Amino acid sequence: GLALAAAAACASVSVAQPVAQPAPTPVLVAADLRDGVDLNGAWNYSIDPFRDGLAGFHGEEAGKGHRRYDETDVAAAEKADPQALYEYDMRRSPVAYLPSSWITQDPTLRHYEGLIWYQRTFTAHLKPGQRAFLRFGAVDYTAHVYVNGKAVGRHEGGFTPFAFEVTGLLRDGENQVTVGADSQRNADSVPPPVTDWENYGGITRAVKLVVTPATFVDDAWVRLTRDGHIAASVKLDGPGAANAPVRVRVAGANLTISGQTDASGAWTGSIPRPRGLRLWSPESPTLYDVTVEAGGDVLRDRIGFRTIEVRGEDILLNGKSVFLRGISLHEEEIGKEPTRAITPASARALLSEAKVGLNGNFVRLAHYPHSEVMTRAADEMGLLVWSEIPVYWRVAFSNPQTLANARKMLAENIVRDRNRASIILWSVANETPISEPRTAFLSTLVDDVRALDDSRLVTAALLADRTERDGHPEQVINDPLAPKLDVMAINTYNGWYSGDALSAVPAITWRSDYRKPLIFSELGADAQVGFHDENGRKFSEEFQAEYFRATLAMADKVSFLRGMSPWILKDFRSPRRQHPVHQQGWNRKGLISETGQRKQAFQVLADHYRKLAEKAG
Ligand code: GCB
Repeated sequence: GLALAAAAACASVSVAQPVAQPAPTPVLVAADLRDGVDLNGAWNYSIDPFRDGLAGFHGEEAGKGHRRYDETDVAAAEKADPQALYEYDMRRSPVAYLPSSWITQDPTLRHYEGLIWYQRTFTAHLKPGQRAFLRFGAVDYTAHVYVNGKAVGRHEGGFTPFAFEVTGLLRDGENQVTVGADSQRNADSVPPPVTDWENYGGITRAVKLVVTPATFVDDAWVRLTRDGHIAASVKLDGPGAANAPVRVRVAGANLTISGQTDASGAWTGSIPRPRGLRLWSPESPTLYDVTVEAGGDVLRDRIGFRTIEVRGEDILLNGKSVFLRGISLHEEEIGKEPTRAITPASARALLSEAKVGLNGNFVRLAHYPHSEVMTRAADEMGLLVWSEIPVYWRVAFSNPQTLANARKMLAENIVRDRNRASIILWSVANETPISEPRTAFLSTLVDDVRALDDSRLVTAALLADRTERDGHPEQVINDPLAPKLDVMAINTYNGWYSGDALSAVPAITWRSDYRKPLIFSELGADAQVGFHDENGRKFSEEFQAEYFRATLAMADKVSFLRGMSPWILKDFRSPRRQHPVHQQGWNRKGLISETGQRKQAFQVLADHYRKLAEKAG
């Protein structure tokens, strides 16, 4: 009875989708380039597996017990009252260097899924009229934030930025910030608990106190439209936001667009693209210095201009058909003990292997929004980017709260990165089992993408159906989500997970119910670096190299294929990969090992891409 009632409730919610567009507030676009106080570096931390800092054991409110994690200074309080009871003392707790995952500070926390408190002090001197925002690049998975003992907000989602205004809470001089980072996900989370990667709980991206004038440029989006205009959309926040003059300048392109905000503080203006504007492309990744002046604020960014569109089965970059010579990567640096904190140097190291090593022009940043450090590096180095949110495998598609959460993440990701020319594809999901609630859920996300950004393409990584034609195996793309997408993407593992012999793979044919471009968003096989086997056993470098030869031969014959991002650049940590010899906690589908050693298959793909690049001219 209960189960039936639950099923009925699910069926009804999947029909009534919320329609309002979720928008993060504040946006603080280009936060990484803004003025403020850098809060990276040394923080004290303390583990709290029973979440006592959030609520007492009888359910009493946080801060009422004797474990007040946001207390300013326990040593001073104990001095004032020798009888005071504290069962914690953050200032004498161990030190973590942020951003990083907690496994970097303490390897015994490797499989800890739960709450850890972080705390530090900082100095602030706001001038009259200035405003201050605590801005986090990302906290995995839920963040509880306190300033000087007061709760300022909570954020769910481990891979997108968020900020809270703290202007009224700051003292002139020393201040304290406390963050509870809770890495635990549940069945309703995005992603759900079971994934094929290490969760890396912690404060994994930069923390900054952003300081702005009273009225500031909260959001600015400057792009080249498909009809050949440079368009700028600006949103101001503050007492002077309405009817304010705005000026957008593109230095070096001799270009200024000006106008005035409306009553809500918003403005969009555009002018025809000037002759002589150099377009961004992987071959020449031109970026311009852009400034947005309004309301007494000056926002700076580095922005490239290009168009991306689909015509028939082609993907057109700046009007020319392009084949995406890609590779997938996780946000995990090269090294023996990676954390999840990407620096400009580690982003460059990964992206150079894609661009220079493999002769690529494209990366799939799997399976969640990567750091802004990574997307900025892609802009500078000239790599086209697929960006996605972690709607992965078995998400709770019938839960309206889960949908709301996914929509919020999608919006946070898109508004953070709409100014990155490198990004050409927003992906809404990966390998999600087909059902009515799932397709309704994903359709809402696709509509959100189109409402937030009409200058890029929408995709999702899907699975194909296996059939037979004239006795030959055939893969058919018939996913009901495909009609909503600009580009179809398929993860394919024939010869690794399927029983196909590698020798049979080249003859597999592909058919689609839809006339659209296709990307192989994944293909791959595990290999342990240095494990060689003449008979080509699985996990040998020889098997992986032969798998790539066979799959690339199959791909060559798919007339509507316009790109691929094989799985994956580098071996990455995954708790579900526990073969005691070959895996040891690592997914071994990398073309390079975790320390960067190239496997045989690396050269197979690099040669293939070199030939494709030569053919493209
Ligand atoms: C997939 C998933 C990816 C996995 C990969 C694998 O299809 O999308 O997250 O890591 O397969 O190695 O099985």
